[in-house]
Amino acid sequence: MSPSNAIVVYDIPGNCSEDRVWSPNTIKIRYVLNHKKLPYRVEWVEFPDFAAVAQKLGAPPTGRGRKGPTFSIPFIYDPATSKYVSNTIDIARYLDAAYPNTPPVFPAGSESLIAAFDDLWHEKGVPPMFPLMVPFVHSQLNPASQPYFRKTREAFMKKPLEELCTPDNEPALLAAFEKALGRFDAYMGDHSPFVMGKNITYADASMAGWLTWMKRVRGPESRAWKAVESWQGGRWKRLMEAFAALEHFPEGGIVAKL
Ligand SMILES: N[C@@H](CCC(=O)N[C@@H](CS)C(=O)NCC(=O)O)C(=O)O
Repeated sequence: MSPSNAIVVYDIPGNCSEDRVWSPNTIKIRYVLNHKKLPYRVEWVEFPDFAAVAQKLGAPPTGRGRKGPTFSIPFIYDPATSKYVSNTIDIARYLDAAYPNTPPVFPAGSESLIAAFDDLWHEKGVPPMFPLMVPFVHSQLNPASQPYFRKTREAFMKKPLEELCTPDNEPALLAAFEKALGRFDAYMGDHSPFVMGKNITYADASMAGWLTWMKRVRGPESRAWKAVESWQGGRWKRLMEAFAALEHFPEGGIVAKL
């Protein structure tokens, strides 16, 4: 595939790292693309513009709200098939199907088990991260995204951002996250560094995407991230080390046109 035929990834810019990458769901897709060695380029979209950009381009909605269909990032465009694909797990499934000569992230027969694992991860592993993360995500967004993010996340969390993670409650929030990760450590048992042992699957890209979110937004040297690295015998540190070679994201990117 020539670079002019590269897949386009629609992502949200941030300022916590030089490459501007911070968004957990998009990081999963970047990991999958890098694992498959599929070239891609990036178009940046600010939070308030998601729906207009997705609708204008024809990217499928990922939900339905009171006012009609809702849209989310990431979505991709593949010039090779002229297809827009939304919803992270569906994008990964699409890439496996469209590029059968690349390493699959859903090895044959594993699709339903990986989807179930990923659901459980989103139900039990991800929510304890929200109070630890949301205020810090807000601080590193561009001003164009901050008011939208504050309004929607304060409505979701039912608290002002400033009250979510304080020096007083952070230890308890971290303890709750450690307990949640313990469940996944137990599921993985002797399998290391990945859920299925030595080969990366979508389940690993999904967990690593969320953990990379924390590492980048809180900072690799932060107390919070250092704590995660120390939990469950270093399980998550090893998982992230196994993803380090894939954590190279294309520089630059253009702003998607409204
Ligand atoms: N089910 C979607 C969820 C993705 C998602 O929630 N992305 C966030 C950004 S990280 C988003 O687009 N939120 C919509 C909004 O805040 O309006 C997926 O897995 O791709």
